[in-house]
Amino acid sequence: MRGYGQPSRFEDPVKRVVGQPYRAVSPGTGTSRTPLQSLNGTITPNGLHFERHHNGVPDIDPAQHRLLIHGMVGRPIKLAVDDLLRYPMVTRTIFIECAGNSGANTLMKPPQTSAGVLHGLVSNSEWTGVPLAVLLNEARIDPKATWLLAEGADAVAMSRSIPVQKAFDDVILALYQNGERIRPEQGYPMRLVLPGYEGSMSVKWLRRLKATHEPTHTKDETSKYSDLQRDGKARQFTFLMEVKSLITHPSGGMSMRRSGQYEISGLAWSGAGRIARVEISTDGGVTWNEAELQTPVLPKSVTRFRAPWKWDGAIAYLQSRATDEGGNVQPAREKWTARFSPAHRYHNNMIQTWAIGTDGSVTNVFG
Ligand SMILES: Nc1nc2c(c(=O)[nH]1)N[C@H]1C(S)=C(S)[C@@H](COP(=O)(O)O)O[C@H]1N2
Ligand SMILES: [Mo]
Repeated sequence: MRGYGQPSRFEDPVKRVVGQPYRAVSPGTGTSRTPLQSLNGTITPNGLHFERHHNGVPDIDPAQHRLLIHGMVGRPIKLAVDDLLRYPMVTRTIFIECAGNSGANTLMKPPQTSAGVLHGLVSNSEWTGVPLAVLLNEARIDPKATWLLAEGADAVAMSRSIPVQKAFDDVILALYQNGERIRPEQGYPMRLVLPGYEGSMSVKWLRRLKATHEPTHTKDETSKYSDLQRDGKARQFTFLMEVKSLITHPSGGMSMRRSGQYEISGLAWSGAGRIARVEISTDGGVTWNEAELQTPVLPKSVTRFRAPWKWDGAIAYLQSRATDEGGNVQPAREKWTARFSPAHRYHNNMIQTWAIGTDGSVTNVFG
């Protein structure tokens, strides 16, 4: 018996893949990616939730931490963690996806790696916390305030502008992740969760919310997280993570031992709501068949899909194509690339193609 359990020692290889591209000069900057190909179901275990830190993980004593709500409010308030734990809470299962997820697939050549390394900047958790609307009402936010500045307590003071309308709609000030208090890497002792919006807006280690009448144009929404268009202009505040899916079994780097019966399975999600349909192609998009969606299908959450497949041992090209309840369809590669500058990397939701070789190898190809 032990106070806090760990996975079996035989599962030791199942780990996040850590990337610190500027390690020598800025060791706190980087990502660790969820090993999507090793998981099943829909919930990401807390120790495998992806991480994106712009400068490290602060070690915050919850007894010292305060959240300030100020700016265009009638009554500025400062809240301790203990105060917040007494508020009425809500629980929702929500995906968080980094706008940079799947960025490597926008390059000229398909990188040969796993589903997790390619697409593992998305995770799905049950978040519990206080609806932000409750706190904004308590601070008597000015009806003329249309934006909020959200600021983290990390070394870079990550800051994003959030429309007040979104805050009143469904934003959660989360204190719990899959039942336990949020992990330090996910924002302990508190973070914002903005359902369906790009991950960078779900500010971790939240210490300040300032009500304003316009966006603040912080460094984190001007130098980064804007979308370069074909005409060279960049669009700001492209919040929504659009409809997307990918097959995780089989996926890059795996090998199919023999021909015969398999289950194709993967994940689908949309920032716009529920997944309505996932279609599977095994011939590179010539013919499509509908996959089964695992219930419950929750809005702005990850849905698992499954489809039986008999592999005859010949070359095959596996694709999944998701449609959400708003009728938005996941784009093919040509459609996505036509929309953006060739230098653009964010918000890649294009269809993923896995090629199955006659030797059973699974590789990443641009379909
Ligand atoms: N304070 C703070 N909040 C932050 C970040 C950060 O570096 N500092 N990274 C953002 C980015 S870019 C993403 S994608 C998500 C990642 O959340 P996670 O690390 O819990 O997966 O947190 C966001 N919130
Ligand atoms: Mo991100």
